[in-house]
Amino acid sequence: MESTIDIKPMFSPSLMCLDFLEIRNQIKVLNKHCDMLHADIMDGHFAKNITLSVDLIQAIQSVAEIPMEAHLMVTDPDDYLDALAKIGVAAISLHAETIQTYSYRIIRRIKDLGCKVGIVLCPATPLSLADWYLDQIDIVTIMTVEVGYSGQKFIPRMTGKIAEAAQLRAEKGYHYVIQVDGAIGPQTYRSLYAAGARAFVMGTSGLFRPGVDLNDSCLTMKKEFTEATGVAL
Ligand code: S6P
Ligand code: MG
Repeated sequence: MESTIDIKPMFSPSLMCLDFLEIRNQIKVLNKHCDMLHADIMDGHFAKNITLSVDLIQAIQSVAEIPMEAHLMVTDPDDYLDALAKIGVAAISLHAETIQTYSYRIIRRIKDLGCKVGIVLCPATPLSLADWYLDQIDIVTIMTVEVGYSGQKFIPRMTGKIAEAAQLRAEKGYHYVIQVDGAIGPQTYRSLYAAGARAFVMGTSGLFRPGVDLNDSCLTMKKEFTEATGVAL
């Protein structure tokens, strides 16, 4: 198991923040600069919004050259697994709040479909909710805003949960990468990286800036990350 400190920072742009009139050209840019694409799926119930559909993700997937992660903010994640695996997503991330009565079964099912498994925790959900299956998880995502919307305010207390996940990973020899989602940018890189986050979901706070060319914005994102953390990219 690689120590957290040795994991190279990864950037995962949130596709709900794309300019939907320019999707193809933006994906070409993201292919060059980023590590993974982050596809938020909501059902209007678990998260009170609707964002990307499986059909739209499939269209994006056809021009993507980097892996795709689906972040399922839905009450019944089981309903989406076959369709997502069929279009070739690399990882499926489930909210711990939605799988408590069948965690082992759904984790097994995702692995059998050939995908990596992620677990996501809302800000008020303790890491201990996922305690009994963390050994099987590839990506632990700590939400640093509430689910549903881009452009929210960062919740500083979440750095404590990230540090807890990093400590547990080291103590137990777990292999998951710690990802953060929500208001990630120049104001938050330093504390998140120091706490142990290594994958960064990028939205309006650090990447998608109205009126700024996306290629320039990707270069700025990496420059700002290096300035904040001292980590060369
Ligand atoms: C929220 C979703 C996120 C957002 C991202 C937006 O439900 O899971 O992935 O798209 O947080 O980033 P920002 O920088 O606008 O908060
Ligand atoms: Mg997300």
